[in-house]
Amino acid sequence: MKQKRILILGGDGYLGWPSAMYFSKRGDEVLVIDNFAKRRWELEEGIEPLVPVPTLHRRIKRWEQVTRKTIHMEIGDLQNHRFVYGVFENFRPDVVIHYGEQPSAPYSMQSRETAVYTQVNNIVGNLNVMFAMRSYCPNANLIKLGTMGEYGTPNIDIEEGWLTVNHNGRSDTMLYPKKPHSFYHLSKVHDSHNLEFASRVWKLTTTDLNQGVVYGIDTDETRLDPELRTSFHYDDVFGTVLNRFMVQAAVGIPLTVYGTGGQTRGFLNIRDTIACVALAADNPGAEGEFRVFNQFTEQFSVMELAEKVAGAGKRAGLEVRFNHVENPRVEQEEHYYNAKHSKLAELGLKPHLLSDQALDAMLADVRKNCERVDKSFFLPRIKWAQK
Ligand code: USQ
Repeated sequence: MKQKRILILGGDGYLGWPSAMYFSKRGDEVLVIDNFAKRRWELEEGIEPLVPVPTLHRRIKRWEQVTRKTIHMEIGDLQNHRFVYGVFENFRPDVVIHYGEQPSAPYSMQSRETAVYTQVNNIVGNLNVMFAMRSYCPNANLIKLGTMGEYGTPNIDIEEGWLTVNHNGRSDTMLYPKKPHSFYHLSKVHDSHNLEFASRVWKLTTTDLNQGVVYGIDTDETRLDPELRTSFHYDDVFGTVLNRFMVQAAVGIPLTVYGTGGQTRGFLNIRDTIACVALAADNPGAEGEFRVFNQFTEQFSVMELAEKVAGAGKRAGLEVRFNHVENPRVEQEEHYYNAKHSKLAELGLKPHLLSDQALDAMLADVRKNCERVDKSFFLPRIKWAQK
């Protein structure tokens, strides 16, 4: 395959760093951008990943020692359009992979400041990327991480991006209606609309990856060396549900099931995130096309996940209990959920499913770091409806 120039926005993050290594390893020229905002939010919230993550500078040096390959880096903020324009003008990417946003729903629901910050950071950053692309690489392939949470939990099937509506005898196909879960998820809805507009009006080629909840610690590249690890959070702000449950099971804390646990979501392994992004990079849409892929491989309720983790615990000789804590979020706990997700499979995705073997391996990895776990990170502190 022809070598590509791949620009990764948010290259210091949970998904950005493993993606950078993946594309670099297969021979693409990779430039990562980050402003280290995630490290600042960790300091603000008083939380840490399970295992400390070496700096981006250090991980890039280690990558070079281990593989003899170079990952380029630029430090700057996507909200600074001069910085963004400079990077696009100099690097002229073929593919832009945009992970560089504030990714936590609870963080966005904490206060007026964090809600405004999340929306300004995410929406303005994405707008700057779109404008830079229009000026310097209008034929590039922009791949943007959106979220399944844009759709919410409607009482009808969730389609992949679009819905054909018949109304008063007429019909049109329009963006699927959105009912998001938080100000964070809303920021992604606004991004989606901006991308659709840029494709329709400027003829940019864009793909919105409506990703489900990601779990997992490793990819083939992070396993090459301990210093190449990615961040893994289990706290109430940045930890996603399965990652949290695994750590809770490992240290003998009852799993924090919010409410009844009937909330159903789409899930995927971090390895499949990388695979999906690679499929979107290698199979660009047509000029001016706005594509939407629902990026998850399986759907589970929170309670089904808790049962799976309890099963893995039992096989490892651990007793796993459940704690139905009062739900800090305003969300439906019992609802219909049937989300289509065939487009990435049609491009060739071979999913890593949540098998007993996968659960056991993840629990074993987490247990190696039990002594690092801070048990005060488990109970949810941020409430959606402040009274
Ligand atoms: N939940 C629990 N217990 C916990 C943590 C979460 O029951 O200890 C529940 C939540 O109430 C929610 C579900 O698990 O119903 C998922 O919560 P989450 O924190 O794993 O995921 P969420 O806040 O939706 O956000 C995460 C990522 C976000 C991504 C999104 C995909 O942080 O960046 O966009 O997953 S999705 O959920 O499909 O929108």
